[in-house]
Amino acid sequence: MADGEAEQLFKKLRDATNSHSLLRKHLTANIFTRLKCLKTKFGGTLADCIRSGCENTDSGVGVYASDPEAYTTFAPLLDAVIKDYHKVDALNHPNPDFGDTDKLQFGDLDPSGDMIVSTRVRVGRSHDSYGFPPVISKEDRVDMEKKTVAALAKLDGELKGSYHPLTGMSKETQTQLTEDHFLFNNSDRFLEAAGGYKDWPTGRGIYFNDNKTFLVWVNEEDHLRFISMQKGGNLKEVYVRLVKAIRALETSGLSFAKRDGLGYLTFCPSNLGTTLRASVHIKIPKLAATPDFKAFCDKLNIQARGIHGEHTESVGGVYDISNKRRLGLTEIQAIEEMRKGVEAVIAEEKKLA
Ligand code: ADP
Ligand code: CIR
Repeated sequence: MADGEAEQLFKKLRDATNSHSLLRKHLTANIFTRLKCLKTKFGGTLADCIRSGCENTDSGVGVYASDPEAYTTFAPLLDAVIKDYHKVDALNHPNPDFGDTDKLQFGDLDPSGDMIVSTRVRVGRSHDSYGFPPVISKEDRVDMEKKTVAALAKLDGELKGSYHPLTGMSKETQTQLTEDHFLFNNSDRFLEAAGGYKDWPTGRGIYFNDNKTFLVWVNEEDHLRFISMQKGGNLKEVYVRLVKAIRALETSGLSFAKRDGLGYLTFCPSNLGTTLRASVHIKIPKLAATPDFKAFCDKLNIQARGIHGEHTESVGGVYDISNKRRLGLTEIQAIEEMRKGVEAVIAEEKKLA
């Protein structure tokens, strides 16, 4: 059945001649034939990896890893997509390097406070013994949630907080937390087609400290997302807090999936490596209205998104600007790439004023 499904998905993809996804670009007939009958030890198939991109032919990437082993089993496809997305010739991701957080060369990216509304840095982490959404069972997701909550309970100081499962959370609370940019929901059709909302909302939840400057998403797209955020443009404060949290959680009894050359493993190949996305919500109505806004961002390796996340629109000229590459560079280099990009964006907006 999986093979039959793979054939149908592949046909749909080939027929979509207006699709520009990395999946369509790299899943050649030859690679498809080599991979279509393979299965990972978690039971993941090629269909599990390509379902989202074949059903949503407007995908940018179009492929997800069914589980940590998919990066090996389906490497002929995934390696090509990874190299293309992260703009690297070889998969030799460096060891983690967060830089010397006592000697950072940046602080507030917008001391005037006029342009940057808020700053956020997140990383993804996967528990190494569980599959990703297409293959994980409800019981395993609940089990993983329990382990995560036990580790989070050990956090202290500024990172101390509480866990709020989605099961039992009122719709009003969920909506408010989402509108305030803290919580995820189940409205992403790309993730849905990839199996990301199976058994929703079981096993999902959010941890946050009192002032919601440190948050953990449990079982959203990735098993775990660690997030540091605050109002204004102080990238240094946001980054230092995140690094502190990563270090604390690494020694809390959890073990995270990592692979030589690929760094930390995530569900989407666009997030591999550092898994780090550093973003600002920034008011740039003039620059964003120029016809070459996308080219401007591409040149700087930054990406513009709407303010309610990927695949959403801007509101009032405010955009989410972040580093695009996450693999092939260290964490501190990814942050520096974002910083330089944001500084260039600010300078350009001022020039156009
Ligand atoms: P990610 O890939 O980092 O998970 P999404 O694009 O799905 O990101 O966004 C997740 C949530 O984070 C959304 O609600 C979005 O509005 C919020 N967000 C992202 N960057 C910022 C920021 N700089 N300030 C406030 N909220 C942000
Ligand atoms: C796409 O290909 O457009 C979607 N599958 C999203 C890709 C990157 N974003 C993500 O992982 N959230």
